Amino acid sequence: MKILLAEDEPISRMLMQRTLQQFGYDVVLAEDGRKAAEILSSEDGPRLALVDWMMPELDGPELCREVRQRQNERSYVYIIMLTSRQNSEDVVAGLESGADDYLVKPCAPAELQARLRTGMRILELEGKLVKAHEEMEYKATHDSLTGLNNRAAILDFAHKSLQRGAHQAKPTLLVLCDVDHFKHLNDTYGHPAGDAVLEEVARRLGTAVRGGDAVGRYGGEEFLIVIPGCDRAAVERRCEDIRKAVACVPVVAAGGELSVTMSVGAAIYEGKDDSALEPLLMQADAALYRAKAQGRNCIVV
Ligand code: GH3
Ligand code: MG
Ligand code: MG
Ligand code: MG
Ligand code: MG
Repeated sequence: MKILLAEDEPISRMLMQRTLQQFGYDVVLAEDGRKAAEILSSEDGPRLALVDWMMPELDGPELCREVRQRQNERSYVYIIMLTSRQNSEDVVAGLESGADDYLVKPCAPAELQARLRTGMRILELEGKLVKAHEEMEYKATHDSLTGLNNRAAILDFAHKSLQRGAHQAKPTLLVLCDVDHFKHLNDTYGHPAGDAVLEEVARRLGTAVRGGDAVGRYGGEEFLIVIPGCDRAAVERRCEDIRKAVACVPVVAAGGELSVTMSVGAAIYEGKDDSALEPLLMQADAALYRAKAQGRNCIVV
């Protein structure tokens, strides 16, 4: 475990460094508050810090305030303030500035070690909470079968793209894809085979888009692709590329090769006027309906 020791006084710094090393910590040194702030702001910097109160550049409380202000940009740093100031107002001021704990010098090594362990317990808990939060966020925005954006997430992306388009006068293309005769495929080969086909279709759609585009599972066997900044001249080619990415080769599932195609309906927002998503989706849906009526495995813009 890495620990930052911010202490301006050379002899105290050396003694404390030795103690911390004996405890098994990997000690990073800073001789003033400014250097300490820089070290703590780096992405892989220490998350445990032992900070002196009186230091040049930034003192301990100023350092704490600066670290707390930037807290959202990186993981939590557990700060123990180390000082010879021990009246109650100082303790309060130190904690109010953002320190998690407060130790009066000189302090017994066993107590220091116990307080550092407390800090590590808190950091471990924080790590678990962050991980749980990330997992929840992932689940709330992704489809569990295909790993694509789920309906809410792709609609959110589309909405933001239209809004940006309205500000910057940039177009956005919505491409709605629906697998052809999917019910028949399910009925013939079984639901697990249908699932496998959906997974493969999702993978292929992922290869048909570029950085900046987004693919989402819009419904059962329907997918929505959002292409920000797509020129009108490129619309047909992009839709054809998407259609072909799925139809090009048979999908291997249920121990055989299944021919899978989809119908594609697209609508473009030109980056002017009203950027409402709903009418554009209805337009794409109407185009998809026409593609079905025209015999499927085709695109309608
Ligand atoms: P069309 O060419 O007109 O689109 O015909 P279709 O059979 O694809 O359309 P329909 O809407 O009648 O059927 C869609 C089917 O997709 C029905 C539903 O059971 C199936 N489906 C929806 N979600 C899933 C899923 O997650 N897994 C599997 N295996 N099937 C699903
Ligand atoms: Mg000092
Ligand atoms: Mg459908
Ligand atoms: Mg249908
Ligand atoms: Mg279908």
